[in-house]
Amino acid sequence: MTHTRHVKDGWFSENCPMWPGMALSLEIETILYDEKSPFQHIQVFDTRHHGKMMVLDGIIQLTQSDEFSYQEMLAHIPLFAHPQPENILVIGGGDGGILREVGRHACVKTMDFCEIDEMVIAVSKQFLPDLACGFDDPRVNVFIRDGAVFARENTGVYDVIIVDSSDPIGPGEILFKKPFYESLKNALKPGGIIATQGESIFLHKDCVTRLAKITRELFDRQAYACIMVPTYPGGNIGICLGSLGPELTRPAREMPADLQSRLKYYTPRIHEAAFILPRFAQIMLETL
Ligand code: SPD
Repeated sequence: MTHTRHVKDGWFSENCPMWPGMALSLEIETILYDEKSPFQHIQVFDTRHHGKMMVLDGIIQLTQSDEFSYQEMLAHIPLFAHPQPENILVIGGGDGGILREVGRHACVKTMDFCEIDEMVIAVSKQFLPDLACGFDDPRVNVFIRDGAVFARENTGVYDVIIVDSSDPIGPGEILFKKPFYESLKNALKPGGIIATQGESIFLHKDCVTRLAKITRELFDRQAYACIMVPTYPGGNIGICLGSLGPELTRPAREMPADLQSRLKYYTPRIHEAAFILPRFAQIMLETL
């Protein structure tokens, strides 16, 4: 076990230069895993009130108490915006939560999954089976590769690409740059959609506007959706979307009743509502 500077007196505190002057603290009961992979520091905690928590390089990636909001929205917004999503690429998100959600769509035929750090997958399978169950789907093909290189090597293959990245510091940094978005666009079929982890409109204005500018330049349609996630900085995070055709802000398909009954956050109404932004953010994204 490596010493963790984020834990003191039974509390884990997340502080990061990307959100200076604030720290989210969760009370913990046990450190279940604490090791370094070739790419990052991986930790899993049992918290007192929020279930198990996965942390990468000191940053909270998920807690069992609210992971459903991020995974459902990042997966179901692009998948329901697409009229017939069959071939899907997921980059990052080694915990498997996005695959779990994508797999709920019966029309999906293949899910290619590209993750740079195989230790994250192994740790999730060991401690977070309710997320790692996403890997059990026979439609999943796992590639342990650099997502930026993988996207560059594939042309015209995917209906939907989802990028479940960590923040733009460390291994995730390259996933927030224009060349990566150009590769994503080239990897789409005509009419395809991308959805990427888009940070917070309150805390990461530079990042949000930079991603909006890139996607506006490259795609026919671009939009930003906002999600509530209590254990992410500021209690919210966004999705940056780009489309080569379909409208993004409304579902293009009916929600099957059996699927809706298994979801906790996503509904057709919250799909539309997530794109209604506070006035400051609306102005920020209109005046790029
Ligand atoms: N600030 C933390 C952003 C984390 C986004 N990725 C989470 C991975 C969950 N599948």
